[in-house]
Amino acid sequence: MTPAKILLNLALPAAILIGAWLLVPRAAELPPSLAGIKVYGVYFVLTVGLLLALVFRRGRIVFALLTLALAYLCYGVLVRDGFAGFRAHTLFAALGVFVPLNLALLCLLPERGTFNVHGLQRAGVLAAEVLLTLWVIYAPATRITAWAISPFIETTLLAASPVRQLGWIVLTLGMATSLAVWIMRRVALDIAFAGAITAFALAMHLVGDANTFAVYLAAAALIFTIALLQDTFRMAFRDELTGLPSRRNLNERMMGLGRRYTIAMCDVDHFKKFNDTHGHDLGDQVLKMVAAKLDEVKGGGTAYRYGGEEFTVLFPGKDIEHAMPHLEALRASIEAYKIAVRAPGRPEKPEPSTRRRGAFRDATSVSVTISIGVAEHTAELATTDDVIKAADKALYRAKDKGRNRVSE
Ligand code: GH3
Ligand code: MG
Ligand code: MG
Repeated sequence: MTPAKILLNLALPAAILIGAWLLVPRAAELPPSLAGIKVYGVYFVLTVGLLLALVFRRGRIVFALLTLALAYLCYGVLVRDGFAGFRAHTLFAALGVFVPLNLALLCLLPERGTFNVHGLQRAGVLAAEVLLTLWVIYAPATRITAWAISPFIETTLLAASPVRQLGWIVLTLGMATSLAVWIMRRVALDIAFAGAITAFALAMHLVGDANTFAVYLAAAALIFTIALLQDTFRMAFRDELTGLPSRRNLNERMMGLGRRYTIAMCDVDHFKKFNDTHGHDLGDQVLKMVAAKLDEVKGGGTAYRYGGEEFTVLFPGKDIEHAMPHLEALRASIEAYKIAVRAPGRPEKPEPSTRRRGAFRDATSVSVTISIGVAEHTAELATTDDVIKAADKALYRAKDKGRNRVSE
């Protein structure tokens, strides 16, 4: 992941949080005719997000938004209670613990959809939290609430915050967890969890200020919703295995090409045999390596996964002469790259008594080569289809001449 992409990932939640911060004072200035926004705005954002998450089958986002919806319902009760009394104290403490806990857990858990046994389990956890909170309120289990709101250590840090130490501990752990998950996986959706927990922490901390809770809660929901759209967009235009732009992306790009462009079709040599010898998993790993090398193409080229073990490199605005040395560099760098593998037949963890010697002892390495066919847009090759067909023919010539070469 490049620094630019990291910044781009961080930019979305940051922009929404800043937007929320700017919006809070404006919310008070809303004319009476728009007062409905204050009442229904959060429900609107939550509903749109929930519908999108259901349509795109993102159970993690569904349950994250349900958690936020429950939190907003609780906030309504807090306002009615005037933030005073046992019920209000219990509800507020429960929010500070369960919301960041749920969001952090959902960030850690894999995507498993909504309407299945996993969804049922996750809904069960939400229901258990609600029941536990109701039980504390109506039992009434005053000792539990007293424990949750009493300080664990003597400190003046955040002493003025309505959120008590337990809440800050869980909120901080939740933010740290989701940040760590994002740093490890580098998926934009994970940073949304960190952003949403941060928005929720601000909502809780500033709960006494008018309109603040609603605006920051809506911000949290918006962070999830936009991240969901981003992720869906990425899935549509990126190839899942290699991360390269997909063929659909190539087709769109080709519609907007000018008069000069060059297309190269690249195909891994003897890949069927490679799969048969080393297995499909190592084959996949090799495709990822080839894709990563092709992605480094210089000279204004862009690499796409065309399908299977075939890739396309497109040079908009460039002729063959310009593209040739860059394609030759790609061919050479893939030929030179060695992937370390366990020697065939070597078990993953050999028993000491059966440990083999000699040929099987050392890790070996494998490598592949690619053949490339190139064609450019001319008067005869008038459409992108024609150019691709010509590049394909050139690719056959490269294969015929013995593979591991670039042909025009
Ligand atoms: P040539 O040098 O003529 O290109 O020979 P080849 O074996 O590469 O050509 P062929 O088109 O017959 O075989 C392509 C093989 O690529 C078939 C399939 O096993 C493999 N392949 C296609 N897509 C994938 C994939 O996503 N992962 C893996 N591991 N293998 C794939
Ligand atoms: Mg092929
Ligand atoms: Mg091939």
